[in-house]
Amino acid sequence: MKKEKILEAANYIYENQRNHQEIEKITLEKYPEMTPEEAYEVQSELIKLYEADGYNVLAPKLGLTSKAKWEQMNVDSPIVGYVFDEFIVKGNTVDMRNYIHPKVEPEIAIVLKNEIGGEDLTIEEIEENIDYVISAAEVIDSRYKDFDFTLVDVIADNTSAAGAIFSDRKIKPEEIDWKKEKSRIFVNNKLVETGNGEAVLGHPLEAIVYLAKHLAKEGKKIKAGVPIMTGGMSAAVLVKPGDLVEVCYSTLGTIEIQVVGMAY
Ligand code: OOG
Ligand code: MG
Repeated sequence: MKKEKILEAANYIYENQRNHQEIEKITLEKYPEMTPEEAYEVQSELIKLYEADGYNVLAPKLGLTSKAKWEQMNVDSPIVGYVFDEFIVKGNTVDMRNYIHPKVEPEIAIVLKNEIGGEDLTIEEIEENIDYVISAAEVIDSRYKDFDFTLVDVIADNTSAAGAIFSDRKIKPEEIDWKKEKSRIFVNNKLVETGNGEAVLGHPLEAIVYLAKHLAKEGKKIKAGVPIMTGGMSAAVLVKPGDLVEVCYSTLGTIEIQVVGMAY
């Protein structure tokens, strides 16, 4: 695809993201020929558009790292996107007016104390360089109708990134049993989804290995000091106004979210 088309696609998605407007997946008619590599080019142009508008990139995020998500979304490869400072949900209140059809998903997040990266990064090296571990609740909001997308569409749409809540409670990497950490989502006191760390690529830090490889292709490393989400441990839950959502973890604590307002 020509650079001109990449920029056109980025602009198209950007406008619709900013207006909370849902669209048909772009591979359906507009760009059926787009490859995953080109979709990442669209994503990086999209990020530049946000930055030109005053947004600040907070951290990269992993997506589609668990079988539960692959089955829910019909896509079976991990993806990388970016969270902006401005996406942080204030007061644990998800206001529907900022989204199209938000979903909440449970994620383990890490903060590094040193910059690391490269093709050969190991789980052991990552663990040695973790400052602390926190729980996260990601608020995803695909621009595509009914969350219907292919791998290419979702990469170009910055992996449905739209919101994130990070817990205040920090734990040391030695305190977490990565594979056994459990997540449960309750909506209005009813248990709706369960997951665990092992569901995330066999070990949540495999997501960081994947991120290191992804960034290495661009000659980049993984920054220290920012919260990096390793991907949903269970299927994501569609929320509606009035919902009280509790994202509970076995050792990482609980994040409570109130959903308010009406979507456009
Ligand atoms: C894509 C975003 C996936 C995750 O944690 O798996 C993601 C989507 O499901 O819309 O963030
Ligand atoms: Mg996610």
